[in-house]
Amino acid sequence: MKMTFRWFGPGADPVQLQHIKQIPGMTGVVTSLLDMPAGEAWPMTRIMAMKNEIAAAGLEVEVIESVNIHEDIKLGAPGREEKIENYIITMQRLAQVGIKCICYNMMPVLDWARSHLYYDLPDGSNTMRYQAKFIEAISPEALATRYAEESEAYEMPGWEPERMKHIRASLEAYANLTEDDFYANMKYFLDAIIPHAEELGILMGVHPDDPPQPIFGLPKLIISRENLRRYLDLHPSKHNGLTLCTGSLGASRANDVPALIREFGAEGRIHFAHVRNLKFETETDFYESAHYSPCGSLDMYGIMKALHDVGFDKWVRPDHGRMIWDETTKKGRPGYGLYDRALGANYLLGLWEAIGRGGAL
Ligand code: DNO
Repeated sequence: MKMTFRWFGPGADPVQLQHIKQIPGMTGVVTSLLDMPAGEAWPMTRIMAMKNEIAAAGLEVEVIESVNIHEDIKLGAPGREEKIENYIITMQRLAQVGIKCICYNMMPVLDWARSHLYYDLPDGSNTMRYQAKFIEAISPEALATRYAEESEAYEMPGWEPERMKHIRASLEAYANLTEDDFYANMKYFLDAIIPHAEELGILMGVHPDDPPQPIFGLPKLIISRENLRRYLDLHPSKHNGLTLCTGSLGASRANDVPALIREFGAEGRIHFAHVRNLKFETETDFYESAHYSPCGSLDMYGIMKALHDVGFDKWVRPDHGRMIWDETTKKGRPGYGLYDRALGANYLLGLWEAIGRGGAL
């Protein structure tokens, strides 16, 4: 396993590379060019600059999170050919600087959603929370406005003002798409890009939908064992794999996360793992807790043990953390402060070391 840290990229993250480098066991960052619109080819000069800045800090960059998928591809709209071509160009350029894995998602229109970005916990820290009733009662526009107010300095990926301008039309476009259509569109994309991924040595890891249930009437497919299997079966190459996100999948009580890791990991289909914990408040509602098992509802030992048992040797990162030690919104994006993720990373490394030694002195 290689421990990594998400860094939002040049000029887009208040967390400094040098501080990430100081976290014990950290090999590198996973990053992106956040301002690149989906559907466009990433310029080589910008990719090089990103790579050089990270290398100068003594860190690796082998994983990109994310190269986003244009809506035309998800919807099977006429513009998809050009966007797929640009996607392949971006893959080719990323391979040139040593990228080995690309994380992406198939969430319609929006990226992940929460009801609260900064929910106060009794110990004075704050964290992200999901309350189903709150989301049912709010419009996407109002939620985007709340996010903008709450996260102060940063735009939330997937909730940018530009995207919100077209939100009604986007929601309508999905109303006419059946589940089978959606899978067919995904297959079309995979059939086009996976042969290139094979040739370039790039592992593609689809990120599950977060939360794992429909919101605003949008379909959510990448949410369960059955659907993960259906997605992987769309293209049988190992290069068509998963970003196994314990928090996204674990937010559905129906998912047994260690069992998913054992099943898909044994087949070599997990390429990247996001490991975080969450605390259920009801059947659907939760807040994101510290990584340590007793703080949340997921069995982090069971998760790391499953990864270990399947011989997982790829990239892991701690996922959303709380804001602690007076870290403010200006010092970190929601869920992506420095301190709690650093604690999480070292807890996961501790579990890994202990599992590896198997009790031997
Ligand atoms: C949330 C993240 C997601 C993820 C994308 C992958 O914090 O896990 O936004 O980066 O969905 O494409």
